[in-house]
Amino acid sequence: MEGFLISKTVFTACELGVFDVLLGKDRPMSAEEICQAVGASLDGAQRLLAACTGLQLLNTHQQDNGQVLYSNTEQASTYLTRSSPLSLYHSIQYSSRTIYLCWHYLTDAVREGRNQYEKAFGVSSTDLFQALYRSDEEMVKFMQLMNSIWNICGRDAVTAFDLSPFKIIYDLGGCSGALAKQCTSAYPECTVTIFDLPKVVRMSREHFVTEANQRISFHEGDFFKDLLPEADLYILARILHDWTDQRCVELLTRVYQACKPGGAVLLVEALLHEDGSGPLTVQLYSLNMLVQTEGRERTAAQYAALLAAAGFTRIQDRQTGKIYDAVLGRKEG
Ligand code: SAM
Ligand code: ASE
Repeated sequence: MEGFLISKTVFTACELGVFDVLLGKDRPMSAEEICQAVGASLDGAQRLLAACTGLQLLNTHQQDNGQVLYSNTEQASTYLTRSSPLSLYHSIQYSSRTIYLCWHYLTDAVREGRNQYEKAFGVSSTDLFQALYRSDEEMVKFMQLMNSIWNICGRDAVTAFDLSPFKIIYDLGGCSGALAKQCTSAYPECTVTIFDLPKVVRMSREHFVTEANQRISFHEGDFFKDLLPEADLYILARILHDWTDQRCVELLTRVYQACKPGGAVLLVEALLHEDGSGPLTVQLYSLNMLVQTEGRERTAAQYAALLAAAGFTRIQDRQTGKIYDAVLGRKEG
């Protein structure tokens, strides 16, 4: 009932920069100092800091003079500050500014069985990614959301199977390139090409992938319309969960046709248990796919059926124990 009180507390503390200020100072601070640094009222800041302490995001230090000082817990420094290498700051920002607003219409989404862009943002949802990328600013925010989790879960996803036999890899819908980076670091002999819509590629080139990484390149295109280049392995990470079964088979069929004999496709998705009993995170993500996309979260057997319908064989799945798992399908050599 009150889970959203916790989410909003975290959103607000992050947006005000409470954890960044404490990290920057590198010593415990009083509520007076913090409220000045983040531009908040003293009373408001005191209540927010108290709630963050209850959530174990802040530690308190009682002084002899009765004053209370605050410092970040290790978790807050690691995940809630902007500058940390494992920062989830941008994901939290996207949850706060976009997902939270969509979820206002969850009841309508469940009734109608469709996403809620028209009600939430006044944009047509005929073209899903036109709605998701309704402005350049929204596109960057979405790319930052996509980027952050792979610093935490990416290595496990790309090493769930031994991908070392595959040298030429295409990451279809590769977005900001965060998973491509994990891939080139785990497999020193591969090259990865990020295939995405032209404006995403442009943004990714300029702001996310540096020229220094010579094993990552880009290819602009529409994976539903344009010819897909030949490769040993295609990665589709969080792609199929955006789309209906029919669109998924359409896309996988195009991938199968482009794939070299002996090549493969790797799906990286959050897998539901076969009986649908969990994990809770994935059950909730599936509701989010309802309010935000045309897709759903699926079980390994459901992904295997989509892959088989497109021609792939020897389909295997691997749980990673983190949020995102892996399913591999092969094209006979
Ligand atoms: N694979 C990335 C990840 O897991 O972080 C991004 C996943 S994001 C949910 C979906 C990606 O597919 C976006 O980068 C989007 O721009 C791209 N995309 C959507 N429609 C596309 C199309 N028709 N052709 C190529 N890329 C597309
Ligand atoms: C998509 C993934 C996400 C499309 C919209 C999205 C995520 C959030 N919004 O392909 C990441 C997963 N998180 C949730 C809450 O679903």
